[in-house]
Amino acid sequence: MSDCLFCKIAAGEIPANKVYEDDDFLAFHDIRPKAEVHFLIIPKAHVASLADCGPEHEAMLGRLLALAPRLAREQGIGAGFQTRIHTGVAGGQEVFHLHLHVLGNRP
Ligand code: DGP
Repeated sequence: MSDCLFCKIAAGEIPANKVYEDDDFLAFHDIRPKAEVHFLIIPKAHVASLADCGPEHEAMLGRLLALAPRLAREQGIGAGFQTRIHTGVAGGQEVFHLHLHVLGNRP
């Protein structure tokens, strides 16, 4: 989507401090970190929120979730971390491109 911030980050049009990238996913540090390590994992394909996911998104959601512990380990917080998905305005979502927050403090 042309007016989506995270689509622009995924396309390289807006810079981000990248943690991980493959053909389908990108992970980058949150601009307003709530922990020593705080990054976001996004699918490159635009999906507005978890509430917009259906059966066709199940494989993507599984891969998204499975990336969290792998990248958490690589960032030094594999021993313990939090994951969050804000969904909808009432759920605290500010950026309407699906993203998984991964937060933790290094031991
Ligand atoms: P939420 O939609 O509430 O799950 O939070 C969106 C998060 O995205 C928030 O923690 C701040 C982060 N964020 C917003 N704009 C940017 C940006 O331009 N770059 C980066 N790296 N993070 C951003």
